[in-house]
Amino acid sequence: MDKLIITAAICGAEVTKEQNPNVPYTVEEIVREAKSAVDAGAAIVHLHVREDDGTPTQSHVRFQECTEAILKACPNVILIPSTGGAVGMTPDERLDSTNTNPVPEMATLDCGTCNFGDDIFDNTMPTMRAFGKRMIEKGIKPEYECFEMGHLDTILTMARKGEVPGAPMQFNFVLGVPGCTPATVDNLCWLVNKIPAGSTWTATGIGRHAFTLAAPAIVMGGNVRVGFEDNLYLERGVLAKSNGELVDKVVRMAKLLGRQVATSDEAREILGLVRK
Ligand code: KMH
Ligand code: ZN
Repeated sequence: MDKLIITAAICGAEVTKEQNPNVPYTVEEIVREAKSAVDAGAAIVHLHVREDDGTPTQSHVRFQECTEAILKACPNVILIPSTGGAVGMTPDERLDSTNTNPVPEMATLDCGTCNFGDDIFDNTMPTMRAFGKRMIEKGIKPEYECFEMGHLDTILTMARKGEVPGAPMQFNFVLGVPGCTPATVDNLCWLVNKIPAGSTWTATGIGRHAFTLAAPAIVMGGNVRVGFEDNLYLERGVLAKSNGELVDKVVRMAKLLGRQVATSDEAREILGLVRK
């Protein structure tokens, strides 16, 4: 079994300091959270950025600033900027995060429209084709975000048609978003059983499902994402003081279950990334 790749989704677009005062907004806070996660064992940081007042933005200028500052503190980390942005942003606005220099090694590509709490997260076929085209042209490896069972079939069909980058594909099964596929082991197994041989996958359990989905992912040979974007609590009633605390809990789970944790360079090998 490959070593475990841990991703820290340190910021997100929807969570706020009112929910957990440690959610980062400023560049300094984002660097602090990235470093805490990497120091604890994260190989990848999934990145959203904010204006200083917490407003989510996809501006490549802000991504450039945050990326440079994170890489100064954590020179080896793999960054996966979001192209999902926040609910309600336009596709062009969302794609601006990929306009940094150099272009990112990876970026998220969301695999279909779905409910998102009281909102709708809009990912039409034309939007996904445009994102796929951009990533093919720029040589960006997508992390395919599947929030619903049907998203997997959608993206596999697009890959077969050459509309999005193909093998080796990296999937992130984000389960437990209110209104989407629940975070059950059954649903995770259903998805994992349908991915092409040679693919890699990550499990993200939202809210209280963070660690109940991490455990099966660790023993099944998958990878794990945690972080403030997905879960604000270390355990019931205890807010996490940092992303590092959440990552450290996954590291301890992996140790108990006998799985080694990958460094960023080991993660690059496992994901088939060519460093730019
Ligand atoms: N903020 C969510 C609406 C991604 O990063 O690609 C979408 C999201 C997915 O976070
Ligand atoms: Zn995200």
